Amino acid sequence: MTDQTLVADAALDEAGLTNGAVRDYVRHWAGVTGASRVEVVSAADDARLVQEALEAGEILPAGEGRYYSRSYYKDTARSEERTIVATSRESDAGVYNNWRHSDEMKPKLEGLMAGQLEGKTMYVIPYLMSPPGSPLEKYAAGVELTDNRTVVLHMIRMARVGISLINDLEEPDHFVRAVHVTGDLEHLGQGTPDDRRYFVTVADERTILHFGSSYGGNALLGKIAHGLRQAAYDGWASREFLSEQFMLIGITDKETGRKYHVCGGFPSASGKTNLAMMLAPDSLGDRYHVSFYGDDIAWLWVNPDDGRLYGMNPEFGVFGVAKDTNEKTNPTALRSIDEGTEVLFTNVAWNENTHEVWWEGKTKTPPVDTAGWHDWKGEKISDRSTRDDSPWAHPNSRFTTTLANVPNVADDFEDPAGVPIDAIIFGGRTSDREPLVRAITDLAEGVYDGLTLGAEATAAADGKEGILRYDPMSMRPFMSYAEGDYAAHWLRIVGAATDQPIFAHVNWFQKHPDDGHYLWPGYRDNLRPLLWLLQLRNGEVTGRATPVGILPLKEELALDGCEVDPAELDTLLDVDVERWRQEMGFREEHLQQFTGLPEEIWEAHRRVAAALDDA
Ligand code: SPV
Ligand code: MN
Repeated sequence: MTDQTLVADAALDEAGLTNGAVRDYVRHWAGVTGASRVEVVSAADDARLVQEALEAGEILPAGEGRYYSRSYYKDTARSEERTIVATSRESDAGVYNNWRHSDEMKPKLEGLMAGQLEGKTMYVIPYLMSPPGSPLEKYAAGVELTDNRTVVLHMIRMARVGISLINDLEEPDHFVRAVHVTGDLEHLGQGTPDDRRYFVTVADERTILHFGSSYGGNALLGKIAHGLRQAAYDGWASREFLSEQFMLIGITDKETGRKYHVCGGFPSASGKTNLAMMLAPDSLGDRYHVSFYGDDIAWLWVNPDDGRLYGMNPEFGVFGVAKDTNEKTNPTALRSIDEGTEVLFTNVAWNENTHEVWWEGKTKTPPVDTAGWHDWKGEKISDRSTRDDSPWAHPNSRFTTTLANVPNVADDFEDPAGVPIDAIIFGGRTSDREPLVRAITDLAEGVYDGLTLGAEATAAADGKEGILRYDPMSMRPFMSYAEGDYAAHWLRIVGAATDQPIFAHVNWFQKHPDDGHYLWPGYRDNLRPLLWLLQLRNGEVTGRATPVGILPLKEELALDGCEVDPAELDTLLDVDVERWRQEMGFREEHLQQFTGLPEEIWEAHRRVAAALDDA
């Protein structure tokens, strides 16, 4: 036995980690990485780990129960081009999953990780990506190994962490092996031709190997590597469920006592967290209550007892974008990071005297008195050149807080049974063409709409105006198997529901063609089109049929207290047939990339195209 094996065994014994398969896995990677120490952690260790991290200078105080960390300046976001899904079957290759053979990637990653933990501690984090007792619990168990204490603190907030979750698995070997090694961040060639980072999910072996980052989804492996990529693959391989980058909310009608659940996908920077944490507008607050379940991931399956599609958020916390979070855009998020909430901030601006934090858009202008303030790189604001107008906080700076800290979290957010889904919505940022809401009652057309979701190309990108960067179901960065199979799996899972949810496409971002102002007030008012959608599903309104779905009649929308301009409402509820016909050509090219796309999807495409031609 090597030294590392003895060290690992001692740590596992001390912690009472008895699952033999987990022990073998920990021993193996302690050996590969050459870890000098091994420490098994549980959520109960949080206070001690925080203290150690403070003493080591890895985190800084940011108010009562709040902490702040900075990441290396070249390590501030997910890296899509270095993210790979590996399996042993080439048929798993899709357009977006960067497929490689596992025989190539596994030795490469073992090589990169070899010896990297000499002199360091390997933390063992047993976790569950579901409430205990969920029908999908079997797919939720994982053990992350990491060399980074701040990653441990994040995992304790983002997942349920504890030894008991992993000791008594029904199938002791059925857990995700998630290995994270930070690497020498100063010598990884990030973004250069000699980039040494790799973020690999070996999906058919349920093994995640991430090397070369300590940031977000690159390092908190329960979240998107397991929670999305691995889970999407597992859901497909088992034919049991879907895993999507979706928010999930509840809407209670206090008058009838009925509770509805809506989930949906939005490409990055389309306001998914704000929508997930939305409050009802004042004028509707007496009648409706909006509750929060999740802002980033939903697992969806059919409950055989009632034939309905169910959903749950596998996460335990929120890893939210700080930028532009303020009293107007998301007061709920601000309350969830108040003093005493055990929250972590990353890469925001921080004041060494007052321990306050700030980010662009928190207030209209930065603090006037710059004394004590540091930007996200740690530089004193007062030392910065007056010509330096770079942001104080990194645009991808984050707050990490638990679901329980969100003031309007649903009463049943931890119910392992999940909640029945009434509506699935897709939305991007589109300045024209897309109306405020269009409902889709046909399953194949709903899936087709999700597959053709996109965000507008920005001027900075290769952007021809009006052309979307397609982001199917908002899963482009997380796709783990081929898109044709993915579409078929959607039809299979939702098609198995006898009482199917209604689909809709929403767009809060239509702009005035002349001066570019937003036509729809957004934020809390976004509840209004969602209420209409639920009424349509209930048969309480009819809307009007168009080639691209059912749109509300003006008088069907609850607009009391809404500041939308009546003339602009006509534009918001209009279908620009010419622009739509042009879009259909782009969609055809987009879909043609995918092999094995089910004929139902092509039929849906042709139906919409023909209806537009006749319009
Ligand atoms: C995203 O980028 O969509 C996230 C953050 O949710 S991360 O976990 O870093 O991927
Ligand atoms: Mn996300």
